[in-house]
Amino acid sequence: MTLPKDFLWGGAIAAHQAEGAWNEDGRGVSIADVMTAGGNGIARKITDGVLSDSYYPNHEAIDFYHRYREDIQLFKEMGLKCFRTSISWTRIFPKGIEETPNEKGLQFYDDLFDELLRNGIEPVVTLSHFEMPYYLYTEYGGFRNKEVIPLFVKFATCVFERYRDKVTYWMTFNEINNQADGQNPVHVWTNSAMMLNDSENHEEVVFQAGINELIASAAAIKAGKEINPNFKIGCMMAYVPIYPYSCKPEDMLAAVKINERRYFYSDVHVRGVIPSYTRKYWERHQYKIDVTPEEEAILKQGTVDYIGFSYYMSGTVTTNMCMEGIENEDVKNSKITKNPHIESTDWGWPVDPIGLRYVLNTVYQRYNLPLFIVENGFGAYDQITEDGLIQDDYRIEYLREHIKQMKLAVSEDGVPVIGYTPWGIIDIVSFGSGEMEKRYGMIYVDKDNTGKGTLKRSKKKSFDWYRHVIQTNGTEL
Ligand code: P53
Repeated sequence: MTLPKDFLWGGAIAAHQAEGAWNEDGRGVSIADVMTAGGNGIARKITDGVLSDSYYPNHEAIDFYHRYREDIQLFKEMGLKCFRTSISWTRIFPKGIEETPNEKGLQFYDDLFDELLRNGIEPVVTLSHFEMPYYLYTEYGGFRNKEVIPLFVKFATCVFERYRDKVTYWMTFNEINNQADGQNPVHVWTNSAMMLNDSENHEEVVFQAGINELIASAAAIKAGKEINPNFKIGCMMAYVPIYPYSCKPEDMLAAVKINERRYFYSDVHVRGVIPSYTRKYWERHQYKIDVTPEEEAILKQGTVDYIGFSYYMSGTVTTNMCMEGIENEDVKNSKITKNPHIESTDWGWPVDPIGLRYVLNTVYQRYNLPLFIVENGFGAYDQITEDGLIQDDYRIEYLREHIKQMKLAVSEDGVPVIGYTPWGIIDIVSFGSGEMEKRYGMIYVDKDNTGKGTLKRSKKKSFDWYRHVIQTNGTEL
């Protein structure tokens, strides 16, 4: 058998994209609650507080908060061994600064984890999946401010203690590196609760916030290990490998340099030191990044046990400036360009299954740690046929090809992979666009982009397909 017997087949969601119940049971306003719906190619807006005349898709989402029992029955039927979700920080500490946690919020996750465990499904938990108290933005400006570090550690410690015997696999910050990819303000907002202004150097601020989060992550891991030495605490990275467009030496080197921006975060998470290429970069740009010797010691003490990561696509860089593409700031005279060998989804995400094997190999070679694929999936428009079925063969095809490559990485390359949790196992609100109709699920949820629908759940064709994959431990795809 290719995959180990205890391989963690699962599914993944995040609290703010699924739970809804945004202002129930004492929950505070999260930064995800002030993001409007965008669309395919239309950016979401971040409003100044919650406005009465705007539509916020995350406020209700798919109402997982009230329907999780029913959903878990479907997960059980599918045969999931694990389920990845996140804890909504504002259910526990509504503003982030309270001395005592909100008991009703804590109770919700107790009930959710108990229900999963009763059904033989292991919870896998992200502490901060693109959300934190809105109050920490208004009061402190988000993670640019070091005062937020102990507040995160307080939150982490509180949930580590509470769920000490219910959760083994944890991750600290979801896709911590995605704030550094390009100039997308939504990514900076969701990773760090920051607004960037014109008078400051954006890159410098993003580096400072990243360092602050890495310190917060390390301090949390240190605290977590004291609470339960058996915890497995990982980081969570978005790995979008960038290929050289050609074998021209300049292209090869550009690919190495451009990947450093992504590796910076996992290099610190894994090795506990700030890489020399980053130090040089700061020096060259005269960035003043505040990190004390005490904080550097914390980075060393709180390294990760495994690497959780998302994989959706790859990218390509060229140094031929006559080619079409988007100019890249990391490497002078380079552009991110289209890979002629790869097709893209309706949202322009390049589909590259071999890239998953490439990532598994290169990341394992770099760090020598177990890897957990905690997101992978195909966002698509689904059509319901007259008999009420959803024939999502395109999704099956995407997942099958990626699982094939994962199996090769395990069986031929010897990469230790802990598990595989496809993204949005049940349809949820898209993070990037705020749409409901960018669907990843194997379970359909009746709701559209404007918020209309019964929220009824139904199985897609991929549901039975995935059940069979799990049943045969990946031998029959
Ligand atoms: P949506 C970009 C690139 C790779 C992963 O994304 C990304 C993003 C952000 O757009 O985010 C992860 O919903 C993220 C999830 C998100 C999922 O990918 O924009 O961890 O929260 O929903 C898919 O299609």
